Amino acid sequence: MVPTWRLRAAFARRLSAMYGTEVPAYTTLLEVAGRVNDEVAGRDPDAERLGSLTRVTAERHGAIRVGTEAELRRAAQIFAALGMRPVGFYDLRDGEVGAVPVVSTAFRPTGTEELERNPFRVFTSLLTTSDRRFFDADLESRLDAFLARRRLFPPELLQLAEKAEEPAGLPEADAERFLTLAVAAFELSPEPVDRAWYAELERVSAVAADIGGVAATHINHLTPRVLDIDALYRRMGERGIAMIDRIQGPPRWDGPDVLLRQTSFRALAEPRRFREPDGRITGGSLRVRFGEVEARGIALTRAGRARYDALMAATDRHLAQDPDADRQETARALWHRTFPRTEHRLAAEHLAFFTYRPATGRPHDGRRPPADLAGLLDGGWLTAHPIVYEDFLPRSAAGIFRSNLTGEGIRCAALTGTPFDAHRLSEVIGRPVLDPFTLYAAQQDRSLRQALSTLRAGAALRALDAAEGHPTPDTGRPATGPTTGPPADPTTP
Ligand code: OOG
Ligand code: NI
Repeated sequence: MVPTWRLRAAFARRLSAMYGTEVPAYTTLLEVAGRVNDEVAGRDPDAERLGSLTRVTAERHGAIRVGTEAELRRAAQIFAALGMRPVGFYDLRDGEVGAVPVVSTAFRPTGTEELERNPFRVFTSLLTTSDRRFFDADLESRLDAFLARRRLFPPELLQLAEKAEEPAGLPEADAERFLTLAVAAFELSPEPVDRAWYAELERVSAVAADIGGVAATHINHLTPRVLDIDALYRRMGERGIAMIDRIQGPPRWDGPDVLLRQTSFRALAEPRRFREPDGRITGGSLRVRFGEVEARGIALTRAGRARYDALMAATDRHLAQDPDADRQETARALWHRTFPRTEHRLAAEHLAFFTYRPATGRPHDGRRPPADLAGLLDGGWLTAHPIVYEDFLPRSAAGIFRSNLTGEGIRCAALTGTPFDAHRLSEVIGRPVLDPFTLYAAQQDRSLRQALSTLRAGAALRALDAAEGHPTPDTGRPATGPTTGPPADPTTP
């Protein structure tokens, strides 16, 4: 049997090799990213603090876009075979910066061991054809009819995916066939593109055209992880590859790396065949596919994320007042004023997620551990190890989408959009869309409880129970503290 994680690792590897042949600049990106990672690993003793070099070197995310609910369900089946589950809900339809008619989730492994083995994830977007802000009733029905006629995934691939999901893995021969079919499903289709239909959709949104104007789906971009994204950005420029004008996400600064920083090179013109209105097949090109790179930091709690969002909004306000100011410098100055400068403060203020371990060689003989996390950390009872952010940022995603669009598109803001949320997306997919905060909190909680038990830190354990609304074991009564922590997630292995 080939176990799930090997299928996932092999799929990521083969997809990357395939994309490298389709988009050669992506291969340059991999080379530069690999070199930068080696350099950082050579000079920084902490380089592996947010993931082993083996993990980071193999780490990729991909992005795909599908047109219908049925297509999304089938994609989810394929990802399930690879141990990837939908996590997070992203609505990209009404961001202030460039709305795109899609809602998205990311398929990814959720267990810590699975993530360390191979963290491959795919940002997956569903076209919202019923959203009147983008599509009128006539266009919606023609779009739906076009999408209903195409088949993205052959039945054999879906059968193998079902077989791989339960029990986890596939026999060698099936695994080979599954991987071949799965990679082929995301190759660029040689089918001619209907010129007039594509152009009509492109007037509404270039993303709508990329999804609903062609006969198949394809990988839109693949993203390696890099340990110094600023160095990578400079080097790509030196190699003559046009990058988008900025790095999305937090600024570079001397405090802890948090969440996600991303940048990409501009979409390149790729040769495509077109079917003209008179039936002739002609040559031409489209610019939709690109390469992206990302640096990952520590996962933030809801409170930490609120700080991040407020800092982004404050940066926008400053730039609106002073449009000539440098965005990075403006952001950095604001971060210095209000964002914790150390991992220790992030942990003590409950702004980021960590796994906790009892400190070894504790000089605490006879003393009792305190009840609060800040006290346990300050007193040297616990050590905190950061949990890496495994998800995406809606605003950065919108920026990545937008930076590679050909035109502005149209969106009629006066109309109301189709309501969509994580719950509805779960129903569409037929599998629960998991909440990223819940996953991180459960991981943190498990490690903290274990550490506190080892330390016999009864007071701290009771405080934790109270904060999470669990019954306290000594009284049997339900605790009444604020429910800052989520219940343990039974779905996390
Ligand atoms: C997805 C854009 C979002 C990211 O890394 O934030 C994304 C797309 O272009 O289909 O991949
Ligand atoms: Ni991406």
